[in-house]
Amino acid sequence: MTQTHPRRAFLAGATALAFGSTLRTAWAQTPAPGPYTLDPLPYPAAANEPHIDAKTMEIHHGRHHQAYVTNLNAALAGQGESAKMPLPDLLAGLNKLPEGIRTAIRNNGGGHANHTMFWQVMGGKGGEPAGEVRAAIDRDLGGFAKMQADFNQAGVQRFGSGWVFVTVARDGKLAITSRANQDTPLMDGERVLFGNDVWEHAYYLTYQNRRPDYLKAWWNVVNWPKVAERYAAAKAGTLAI
Ligand code: MN3
Repeated sequence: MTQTHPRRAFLAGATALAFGSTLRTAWAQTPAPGPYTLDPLPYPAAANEPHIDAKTMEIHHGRHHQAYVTNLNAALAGQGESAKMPLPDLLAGLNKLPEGIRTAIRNNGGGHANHTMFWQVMGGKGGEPAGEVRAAIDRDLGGFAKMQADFNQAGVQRFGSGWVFVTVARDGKLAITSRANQDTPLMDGERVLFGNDVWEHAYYLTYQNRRPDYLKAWWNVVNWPKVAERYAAAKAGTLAI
């Protein structure tokens, strides 16, 4: 999934676990016809408990993410060539789009990209990364503990809704950054290694207003082997989302 465009990844995901189709049925909205579809979660909704509750995962994926996909398709309806562009290219070229759809593509295309990345990098066992990712964190971000502290601080300081990311350059260099709303480093032509959603919908059922507690707990579900795959793909130039 890491190296494929979401449209193609969806085809590969068609054989995904049965819960995916159940979820799709349970939360289905009427999608606008369009090129984008919502992949099933790559693990059961309860996989991240107790750190992220299953209900939050179901609503977050089945309603919030689905809405971004539905609204992205609606914005692209009748847009011809724009509708055929890979999502990262669409987001990196917002100023080339018709003004009337620019904000909708920014919000909903960004939302689709951010959440597609987000589900991938969770469902893991947390702990600490090894290998090349660990070496890059030590080299570029001052070590694992400092990276976590700086990442959490960026998440706490993001006023309102947004994301905190670790970006990865083609040469493997890492950086921590934060964006408001559904903005994404993809808009700047950058690639995301991993990131955390600090919108209240990501944590409110369990943590209410305690965003710092959510940020700390989130590390327990990070899938470091998947992050390592993304790192290798980024260096190979094949990391799409
Ligand atoms: Mn979200």
